[in-house]
Amino acid sequence: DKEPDAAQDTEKIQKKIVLGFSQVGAESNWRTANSESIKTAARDEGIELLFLSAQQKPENQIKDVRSLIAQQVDVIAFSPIVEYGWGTVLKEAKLAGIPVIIMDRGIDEQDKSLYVTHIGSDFAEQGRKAGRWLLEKVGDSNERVNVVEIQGTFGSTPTNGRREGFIEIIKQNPNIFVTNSKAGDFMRSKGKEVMEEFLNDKGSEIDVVYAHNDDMALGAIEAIEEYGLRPGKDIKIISIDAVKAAFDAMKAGKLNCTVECNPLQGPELMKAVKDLMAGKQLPKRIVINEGIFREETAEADFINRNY
Ligand code: GYE
Repeated sequence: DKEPDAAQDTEKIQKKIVLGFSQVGAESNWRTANSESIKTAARDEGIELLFLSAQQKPENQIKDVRSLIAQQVDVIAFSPIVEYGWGTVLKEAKLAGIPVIIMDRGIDEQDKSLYVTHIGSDFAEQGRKAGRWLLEKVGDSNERVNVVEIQGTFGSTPTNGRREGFIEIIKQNPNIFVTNSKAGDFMRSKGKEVMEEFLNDKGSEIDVVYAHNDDMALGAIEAIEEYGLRPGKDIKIISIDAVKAAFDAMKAGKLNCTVECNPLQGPELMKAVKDLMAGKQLPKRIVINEGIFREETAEADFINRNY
């Protein structure tokens, strides 16, 4: 015979945690792997997931977060498309008593009480890794090196960090110049368009492309080939993410290096959600560990890559 109280307790214990997630969109291979990782990890951990995608439009994303507040989910997590504009809606979440976890990209917000933790990469460090690779390649040659930069989404944390970290390092060599810089929104098609513009402007003078993600680097590779130059040879290409397609390009000699940005953050997020619901204290920042991959070792590094 079950006591009514005991039955209620069991019900409480078995009640699933409901997590609302607002994703950036589906702009890149990285993002696809990231969304998959979140969905799989939620399933594995028995967390009910309400997954919304903002199609890279900040105004959509604010609406999405608002709708998750209205649905009274237990926890809200999101990867902010851009860093600014979050104060109002995060205050609404706080008033509703819903804790917020920031994942992947960050926010520019003074009031740190508006979120529990930020799980994600160190984007400036990724930029520094890209910069160090270039310094190494240039060595002590005194020749001028012209770099063009294809940036990610304007106002997003990865764009800001990857730019700053890279500049910080290449400054050490006065022969390296960033001669052109434009946003390609982390998309292959736009990366190609931006590269076409750069080539039409000063094609023959470009030595290096620094693309803020692999998809845009792949677009740039297409543009360079159509222009009649050899990507990876006539023009060196550095990018960030290290998705499968980047390894294929490295193995084909068309991409020279890719800095790792690990999209498999789902398990880390679910752990944070569970800890939070169990009343544990979370660190304010959880940084993902990452490396760099070079064309010379792409073949060996590629094994076991599943995104
Ligand atoms: O590098 C890019 C994606 O926010 C780290 O967003 C992420 C970036 C990633 O579109 O491919």
